[in-house]
Amino acid sequence: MDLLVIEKPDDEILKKVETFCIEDLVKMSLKDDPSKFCIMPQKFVDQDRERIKNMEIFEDDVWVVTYPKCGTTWTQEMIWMLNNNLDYETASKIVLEQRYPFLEVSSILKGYPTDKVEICKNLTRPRHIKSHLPYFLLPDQLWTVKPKIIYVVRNPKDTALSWYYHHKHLHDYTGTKEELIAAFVKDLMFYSPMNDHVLDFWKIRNAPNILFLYYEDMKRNLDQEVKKAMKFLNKNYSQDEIDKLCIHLSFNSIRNNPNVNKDNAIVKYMEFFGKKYDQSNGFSFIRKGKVGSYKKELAAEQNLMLEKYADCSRLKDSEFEYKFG
Ligand code: PPS
Repeated sequence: MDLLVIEKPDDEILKKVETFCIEDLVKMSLKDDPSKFCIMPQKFVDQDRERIKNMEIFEDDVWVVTYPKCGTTWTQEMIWMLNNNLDYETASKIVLEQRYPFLEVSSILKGYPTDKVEICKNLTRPRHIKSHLPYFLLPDQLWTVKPKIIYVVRNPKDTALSWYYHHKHLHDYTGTKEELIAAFVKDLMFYSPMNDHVLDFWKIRNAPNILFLYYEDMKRNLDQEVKKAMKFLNKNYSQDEIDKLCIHLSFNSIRNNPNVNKDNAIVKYMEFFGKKYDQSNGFSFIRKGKVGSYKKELAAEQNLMLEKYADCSRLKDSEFEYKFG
């Protein structure tokens, strides 16, 4: 085990964002650099941390890494299609979670039925792997073998809102939006802190194996971002093929695609725990897909808290700016 310090933050707000499936949140930090920390369930520390740190990495791996709710699923489908010769037939038969597994999910969610780290280790190459882990918790070999990594960022206001609805509908979170946003800006949500998550990848964005994308750019001009990703993957498709892919990746198409939208899997997971997936008001895992929905959905106080969070001086020093649309 590398030198990690594990502690339980003494903060009431942390307990508020623990739910039936996300239990026992702890703060993991690096002993020799306490500024590097991440909030994770204790089970991750016990079960997956060491195995992931020491995982073998291959040059032809293709990773999608994000802070949660930044457009991971959308990007995974885009990258998988581009890297698999636009194989619509396989994509229509095999769910995305099987084509592009979520590395640490088994130790994040209570009672997850399979061992995803083992599954990822044994995937047919080229492996496609999703992770929400921050830079310092990802496998060591990622930084020496240097496979392709696609990082996606989204502005913290829309991200925190999406995180709130995710908790409310998928995790049976019963706290308020205000409490969840308070936890978010205090860096107490699991996978937090978001700013450091983003900045660590921003710093390496110009490395040849890194593609740094913005959710807001994908919304504004998907064609352009698809072409960027295509070039990054050394692929070449015609404009007609790209047009067809953009339709496949459009919000309605992704929302209505049972192999990408996770609603069916969520229903089963929640039923297993005697919970009901709350799909009232037409809620779906692929929810609204908008830039700027915070304008209508956030009260002035939460808007300001997130504004400050997004604008902290460290971000300015790095010349990184979120895009709010
Ligand atoms: S997760 O749980 O962290 O893996 O979620 P993630 O996939 O990162 O993010 C989910 C949000 O991405 C939106 N999404 C899209 N937006 C626009 N167009 C398309 N095609 C698309 N596909 C997914 C999804 O709706 C979630 O955002 P919100 O704001 O909640 O709608």
